[in-house]
Amino acid sequence: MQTVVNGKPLVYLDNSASSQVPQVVIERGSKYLREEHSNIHRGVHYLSQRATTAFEGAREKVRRFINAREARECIFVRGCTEGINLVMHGYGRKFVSEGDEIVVSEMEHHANIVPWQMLCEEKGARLRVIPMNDAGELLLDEYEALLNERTKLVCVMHVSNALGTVNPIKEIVARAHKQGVPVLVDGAQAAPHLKIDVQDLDADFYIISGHKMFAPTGSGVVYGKAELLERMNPFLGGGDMIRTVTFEKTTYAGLPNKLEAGTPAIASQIGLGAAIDYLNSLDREAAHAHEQELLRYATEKLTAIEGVRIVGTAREKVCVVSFTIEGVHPHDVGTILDQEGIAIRAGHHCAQPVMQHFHIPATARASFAFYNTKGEVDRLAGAVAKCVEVFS
Ligand code: C6P
Repeated sequence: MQTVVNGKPLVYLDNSASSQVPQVVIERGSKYLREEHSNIHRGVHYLSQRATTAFEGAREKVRRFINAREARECIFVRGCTEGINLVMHGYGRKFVSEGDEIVVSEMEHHANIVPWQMLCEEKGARLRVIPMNDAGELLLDEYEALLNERTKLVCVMHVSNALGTVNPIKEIVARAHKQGVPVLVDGAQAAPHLKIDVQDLDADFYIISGHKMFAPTGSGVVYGKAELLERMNPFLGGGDMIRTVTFEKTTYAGLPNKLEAGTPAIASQIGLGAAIDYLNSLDREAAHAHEQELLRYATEKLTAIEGVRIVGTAREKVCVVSFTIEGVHPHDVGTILDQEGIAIRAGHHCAQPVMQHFHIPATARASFAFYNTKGEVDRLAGAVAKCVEVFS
């Protein structure tokens, strides 16, 4: 269906916020609601068993998608924010004490800063920050110098939502492991664009949000190595996560249930399984090459417009183009582009420290998916040129 905005066909360039949902994914979620709707794990009846099979089938699809060893290492959560908070509560509160240190990076999304700050405040621990250069690349030597016997966890994003930078996660993990420090990777922006292999990366935790990878909102996954997840405390207490309950004591279920209290977002997680099927049906290498070509083309076209500055010029990027226009506030850019039927995001992208690094309040951000086209880049560039004209 072609949506028309302000009389013009919509160009959707806000994929980093939420990507569009393919018809087959919508159909799969609807099928559950129409034919299988029922609670999981609890019922002996037909519908509950069908729902459970579909839900656990989605977990197995996630396992294969990220190459986890076992499905029980994939914990369903409502998104990346909940996932990071789950690790903070379950792992951080148990293993971080006064005087310990947690390492994050300067380019993190607030979801990978604020929970750790809350933990540090509670425990009397200290947050250390990996700096970046003006291209938006992390400084690895400075990173390594931050690691010491007090470091309890490194928390780094795989791909930056504000800059598009692809971080050298395998190297970051290896350097932390040399010091015996586990690493949590925020994979929210990587999963839609890159092939994820948690065993190859050797990540201890890897977290994704379904709605950024063509699945419905309310879906997401915390991958964790089984031995770490087993040592963690539950995040939420309640039904489905227990083995026995008496008023004296509760014993917990095994993985993954221990970390999944209550009724989950069943339709959304089944939708995530369908989105993974959809992604697997694409030639992902060709899709990646197409996105890289869009990145090159969009960067070239926007850079050619007077007053436009690209923020985030790392050597390794996904197709995210953040920019400013001299003398024009990014929110005005967003509004003018919307009048042209073009959806971008304007703001700090929940990454205020990135804005502080570049001494700007905000950027305009065009973020692409495999379904975007060069024609849409042309419309973006035309509308940006119009902005410059209007404000000059
Ligand atoms: N970034 C963006 O427009 P949730 O909202 O829980 O699904 O994901 C949070 C999150 C965590 N990490 C990264 C790297 C992210 O990009 C996001 C969400 C959106 O950039 C909304 S702020």
